[in-house]
Amino acid sequence: MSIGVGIIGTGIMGADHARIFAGQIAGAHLVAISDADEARAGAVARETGAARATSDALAVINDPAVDAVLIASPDATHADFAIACIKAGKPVLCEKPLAPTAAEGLRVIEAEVAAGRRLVQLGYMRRFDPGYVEMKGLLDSGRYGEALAFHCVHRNASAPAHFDSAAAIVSSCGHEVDVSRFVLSAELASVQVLKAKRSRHATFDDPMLVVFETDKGQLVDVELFINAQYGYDVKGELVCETGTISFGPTLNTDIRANGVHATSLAPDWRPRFAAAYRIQNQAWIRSIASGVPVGSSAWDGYVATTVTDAGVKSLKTGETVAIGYEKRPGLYS
Ligand code: ISE
Repeated sequence: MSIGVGIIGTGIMGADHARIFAGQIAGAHLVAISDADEARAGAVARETGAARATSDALAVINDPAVDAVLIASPDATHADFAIACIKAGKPVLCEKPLAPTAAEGLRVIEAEVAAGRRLVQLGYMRRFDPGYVEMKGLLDSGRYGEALAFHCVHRNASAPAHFDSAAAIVSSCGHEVDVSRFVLSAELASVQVLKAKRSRHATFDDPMLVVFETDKGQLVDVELFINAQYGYDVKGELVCETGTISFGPTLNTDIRANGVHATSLAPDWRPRFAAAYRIQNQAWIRSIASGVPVGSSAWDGYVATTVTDAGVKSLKTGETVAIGYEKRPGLYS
């Protein structure tokens, strides 16, 4: 059986997901695509072979031929569309963040708990990236002892026009929030945001250093630099008791020429995390068929929003902020 997929939003990520579904995913076919800009939805539908394009997201959710929905519309719309999918009983892969704030994210948890089953997967695709997966596997093997600290670098070439310091914490650093919980199997207990000297190329606090302490006493530090100019660069180094585990930032092209040994970097996250997106989307389709959820849950999405709320608070005061969570419902245990 092939699962009919509807996509809401055809910005950078929605269009990318449509192409991934059109060319790389087994067991699924594109049915309907929506965007507030109907012409843009139409262009993506034509390119990817989706049957229908509309400006009405709810028409996609309620389309009888749509079995599952991918949400890639602006962040502030994620929670409402996810709740509409839950009410329609349709599985949803929701791009991160679940919502801009924890209070809004909690509404999705309440809706899913009321429905009594897990329908939401969050698009924190790094959980499917071969580099992070191998890192977690090596840590869990116990060969290098306990993890003590996790150094992360998250650099973008440039920021979108709407970005500010809070967006960098919610939208960019949210990835490190989710993936450090995944790799370390730990919860983040506190956060402090430090502002570095501001780059001349930035219109907000950039770079920043975000430091978390986990409930196991580990430190996670994230250098967040959204206007790094030179390319997309994500690195991670896990410091363990008897060794370190890191993965490279590269697309695997290695050039030796003119006395220089160089490695190419992606211009943005799509090529860098192409494998992660493909594996994530395929795993989502398989999980719908098997009924066994994979990846980040709505609860993980809520946790990320709670951590980034605390990060935004620390951004304002410079203080270390303790992070408190709601009680985890049994649905997510
Ligand atoms: C963007 O939304 C992403 O998800 C990228 O992975 C991240 O690097 C970027 O900073 C975000 O704006």
